[in-house]
Amino acid sequence: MSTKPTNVEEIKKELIAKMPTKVARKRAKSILPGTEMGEPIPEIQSNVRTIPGIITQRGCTYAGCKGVVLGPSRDIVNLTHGPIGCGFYSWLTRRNQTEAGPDGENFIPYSFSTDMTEHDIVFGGEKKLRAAIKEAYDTFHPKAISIFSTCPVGLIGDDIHAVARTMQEELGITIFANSCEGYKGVSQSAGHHIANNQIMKHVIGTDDDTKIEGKFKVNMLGEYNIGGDAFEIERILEKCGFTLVATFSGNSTVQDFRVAHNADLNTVMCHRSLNYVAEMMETKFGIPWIKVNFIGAEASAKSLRRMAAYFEDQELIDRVEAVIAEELVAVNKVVEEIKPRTAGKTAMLFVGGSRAHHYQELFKELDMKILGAGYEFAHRDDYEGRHVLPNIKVDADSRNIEELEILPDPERYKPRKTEAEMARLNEKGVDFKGYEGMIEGMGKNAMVIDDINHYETEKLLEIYKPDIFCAGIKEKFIVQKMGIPLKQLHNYDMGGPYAGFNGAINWYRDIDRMVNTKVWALIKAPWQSTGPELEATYVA
Ligand code: CFM
Ligand code: HCA
Repeated sequence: MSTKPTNVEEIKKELIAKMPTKVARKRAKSILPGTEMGEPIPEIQSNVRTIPGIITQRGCTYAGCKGVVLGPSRDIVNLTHGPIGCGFYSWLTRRNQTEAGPDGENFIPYSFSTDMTEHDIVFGGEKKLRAAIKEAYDTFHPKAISIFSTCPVGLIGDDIHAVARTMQEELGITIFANSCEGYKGVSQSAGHHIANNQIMKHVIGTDDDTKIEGKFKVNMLGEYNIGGDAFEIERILEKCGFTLVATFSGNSTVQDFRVAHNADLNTVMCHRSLNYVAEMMETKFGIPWIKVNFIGAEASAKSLRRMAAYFEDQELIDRVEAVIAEELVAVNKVVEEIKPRTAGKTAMLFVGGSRAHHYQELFKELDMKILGAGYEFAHRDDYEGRHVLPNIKVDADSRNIEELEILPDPERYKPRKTEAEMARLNEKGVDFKGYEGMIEGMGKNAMVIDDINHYETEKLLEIYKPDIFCAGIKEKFIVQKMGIPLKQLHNYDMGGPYAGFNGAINWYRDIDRMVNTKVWALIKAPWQSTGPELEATYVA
């Protein structure tokens, strides 16, 4: 096995050496070594504007709002107001799965868009938006319609909220709008915040008549059922005896959101994208939240134990232990078989706002080493953690996005636990609102890089030559052409689920195959043997 370079400061100098001075100075603040467990956590620059000209992997605000948070709900008509490209390129690309059952509605296979053209840009698109809502209503009779604006809508000033209000009155269903123009924030992150505000304002808690049965009622926030992850989590929760009221938003329905305030605990899987709803539901309804992680068998077990500890019910605690013991039999068998082939192999992960951290658990279970990792658009708390820095303001940098004013609901605010109870439960390890950041424990030889760009990626690959690189579709083929296998951590390539116990087994097997195949190293890109110019043959 080749020795890997370990001096992060030296490598960092090399990464930024060719950049103009001002650019290098700015990038330097987003690149640092990890820390050993228990060491002080340094500050990292994140959630700032990408320097123009740099090829970033980030997406836009519309992507975060429509594609990420609301898109996976299956019976809301998610209607893009804009030129057709935005609707088309956010159509079925994220592999968020749905299962509606024989009688349920499922609009996921459709792409709804107003298809704005030049005429609408010049004369205004509100008329077209009204017509599109009416057409969607007449065709599908959905329970709810959600509208998303794209960049030109903000520029020409269409009042999508007024259209939503009048159409809601006319049609008698829930219609709400999201001003999530792509340029609104520095990344997808702003779009998450906008979607959180709008579901809170228009949907969550709007049904008080439906009774929700169940002793241990929870919501799962920030789980989007990519590759079927939510189905596996649902299987485990049901087996343990938890009642899942609503998932935000994998395979969810508008009705799930309406009754979500009946849960006694909010569990947050992807904190970056749904933390705002968690905070707002605590303020409004008195439902506390804890961070969970169902990526990794050990992490899943730990999350289940903390959920059970919250309810303080011995029967539940015992059942959770029995489920963990039963599930781990199969998991351990596969780990033991595979670990000798993966131990000591190296990985790098650059993705999104939570997976680059969550997936480190699964690599550790295979005894693999993380050389570097980073998020595309996370904020400081995702890197630095929250029980470490209890006073960090979570949304300090969601610029331009209005904070919703949320107050305790006079009729429905019911604190599920008193402060004294919460303090006592924290001592038992429930850890309300607590979460680890990425930096802590990664080790001083690992690199942490925020908003990695294309140039830095290529440099890192040349220097480190990891056995596997995890990122998305924009990086995939470039990395593979460099002879290194790439696992997409966004859509899982065609794989998954990777969450929970069965998911962990799927992951071990897929990673084993990828790090132990020689195929990528054998491939030579055409220009490696023929030079940069390729000869074309014209068809007569
Ligand atoms: Fe949360 Fe996500 Fe992620 Fe995210 Fe995303 Fe995604 Fe992601 Mo792609 S909500 S932050 S905005 S876990 S779409 S399901 S894979 S970048 S790491
Ligand atoms: C998004 C969605 C994305 C993109 C994935 C990728 C996803 O950011 O708009 O770059 O491969 O998970 O589908 O993150």
